[in-house]
Amino acid sequence: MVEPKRHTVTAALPYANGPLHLGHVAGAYLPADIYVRNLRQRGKEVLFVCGSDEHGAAITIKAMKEGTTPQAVVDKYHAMLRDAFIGFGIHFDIYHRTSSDLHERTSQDFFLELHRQGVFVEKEEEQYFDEEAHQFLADRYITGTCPNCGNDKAFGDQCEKCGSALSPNDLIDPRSTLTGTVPVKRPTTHWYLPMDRHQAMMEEWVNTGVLDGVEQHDPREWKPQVLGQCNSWLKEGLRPRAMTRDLSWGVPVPLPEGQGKVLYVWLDAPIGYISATKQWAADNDRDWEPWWKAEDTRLVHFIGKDNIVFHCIIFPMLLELHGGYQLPQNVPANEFLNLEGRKLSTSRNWAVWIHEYLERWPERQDELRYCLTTILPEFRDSEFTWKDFQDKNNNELVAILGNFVQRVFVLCDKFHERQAPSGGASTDQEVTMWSTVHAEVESIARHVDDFRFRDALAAAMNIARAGNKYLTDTEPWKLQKTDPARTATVLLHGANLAAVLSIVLEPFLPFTAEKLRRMLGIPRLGWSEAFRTDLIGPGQELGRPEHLFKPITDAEIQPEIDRLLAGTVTQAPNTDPDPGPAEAPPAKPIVQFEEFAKLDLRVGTILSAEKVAKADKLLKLAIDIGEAVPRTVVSGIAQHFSPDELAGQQVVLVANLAARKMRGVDSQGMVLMAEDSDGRLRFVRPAEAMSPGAEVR
Ligand code: B3M
Ligand code: ZN
Repeated sequence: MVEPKRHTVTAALPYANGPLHLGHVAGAYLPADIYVRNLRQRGKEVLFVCGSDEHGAAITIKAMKEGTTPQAVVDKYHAMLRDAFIGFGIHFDIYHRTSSDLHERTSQDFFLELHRQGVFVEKEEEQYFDEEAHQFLADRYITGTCPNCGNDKAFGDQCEKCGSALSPNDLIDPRSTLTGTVPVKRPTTHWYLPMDRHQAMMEEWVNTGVLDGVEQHDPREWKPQVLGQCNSWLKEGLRPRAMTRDLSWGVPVPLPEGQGKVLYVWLDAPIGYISATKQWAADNDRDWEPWWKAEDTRLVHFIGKDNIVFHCIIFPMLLELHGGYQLPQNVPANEFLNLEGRKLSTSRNWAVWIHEYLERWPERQDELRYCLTTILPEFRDSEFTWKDFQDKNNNELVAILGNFVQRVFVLCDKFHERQAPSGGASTDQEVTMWSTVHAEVESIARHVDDFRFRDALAAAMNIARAGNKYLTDTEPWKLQKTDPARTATVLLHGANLAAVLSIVLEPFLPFTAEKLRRMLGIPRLGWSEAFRTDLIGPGQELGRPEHLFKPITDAEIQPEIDRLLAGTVTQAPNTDPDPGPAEAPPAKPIVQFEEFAKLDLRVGTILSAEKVAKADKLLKLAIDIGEAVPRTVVSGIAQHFSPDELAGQQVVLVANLAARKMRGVDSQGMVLMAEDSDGRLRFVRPAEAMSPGAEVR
């Protein structure tokens, strides 16, 4: 592989049909922003592009719901999305839109070139038609039952429950999402991408990284779940997919025989990355082509897991067939973020909207960026709760990072009239502290390269921890009385450590890093400077001691939880063209009976329940399963049940699960619970009371 000279980084183009929420940010934009900021610090040439996805059924259906035009919808939400990104410190080089003329031309040219090369197969086929709405039904315009998993809310392009790729003809009991009527079939002509013909090429590219005999990427660097999803698609067998639609909203098909048809939104949207690049180049008097065509360009797509197939199979296939383009070297897709025990859902208004957060918590962008980074769903789904946000602010940002910086500035203020003191010779304490710090700085960059941003942030926080340990060990506030010279040395090192923090925190907490630079009186510095120990020289003027973070009280956090609960809307099933993520989690892989039989499941009776100290979610249960001594089990159900309602209830216990220590208590088993899509938890138990210890098989 060629050593990259420039990095083209894209973040999924959000549909301009709604505002930005936490799930979007944690899925794609925050990790992309951290990645880009860190690469830039390290002197790499990076272009970071994004924009609004303004075509497709997502937009037209929203317009219908709001009783307005698609144009009005995209104008409104494009502006909201753009402003939310800016407000949250997600810093694109360009935030473009796919309704622009430049994008229309770019995607039409792309289509025409594929057409010229004979890539498409033009085919007349019977397709579903809604006689009431006078419209052909594809993708999200048609719903029905998934033939693979039985989900009755599958769409014409995909089943969100089992993830399988569908075409409208696969749906059992199809209905129009526009009118709810049963559609009829009518003939229509479209241009198909015969993906089946390119299956072998894509299989090789995904799994070995090799294309046309050239190594393009290293699949070992791809996330296992991304490779897994690609291979599950490939195993299903790629099928021809129409690249055009019978719709009026979209990029018009640039062929005389394509009158009244538009490009498939998943053809035009990723080309949006290219048109955004062209617009950026035009605005900045640069050449766009190297960013997409040069061999020493590294293309990385940040997306959420529901977009994997489009970025890992369909778009790369199109780029390759078109010719002249680089294929993505990595697609570090994230899993989903849940919110307070439930799946995020736009339609049920179970979400935290970024524009509202910015209004209610002005100047607190980094607090949310921090919490989200610590829980990024990098390898599995994760969960945001307001309580966790509060805890992480108070116990980490305030208590670790803020505390360290505060102590350095207060002491420099008190002992040295707000100047960095002159230091004397270093001792082992400084040598040890700096060697820890430099090891962490190195590991941050390594983690970023591996797309492990949670680990990268943890390493950055370890630097603040090292600073606190250094101050605790040296006790400059006491030492001043007996050894002011040594105290001065300690404070000079402390100030220098704060300077290093202003560098390493910049990708994660850009607002805080800027504040810290201002307090220290230093400019934005490059990554290699983070290995220096003399960024702050003796006599350097320092700012007034300021708190970087403020504690968040229960009184501030409770309204957020209340607001969520108050805003939830329950919707009748099926009428909603945008149901958000699937209602139930996808099926897990098959296990053999022998595996299942290893579990020892027993009926038990809860004897008592009590809260676990300092753990809001945990209850400690005593459960009788017919043994001499009742089992102690710690269960994360405190927010769902009060302790006194539990005694006497029967449950099913996994009795041979390895014991686990939770908050100092040994938990000897796990109670089986069922959870529905609304996040309600209920015990699983025998239909009628049974003696404790009865086996469940
Ligand atoms: N707009 C889907 C989404 O928002 C789509 C991404 C396009 S990326 C080229 O999930
Ligand atoms: Zn399904």
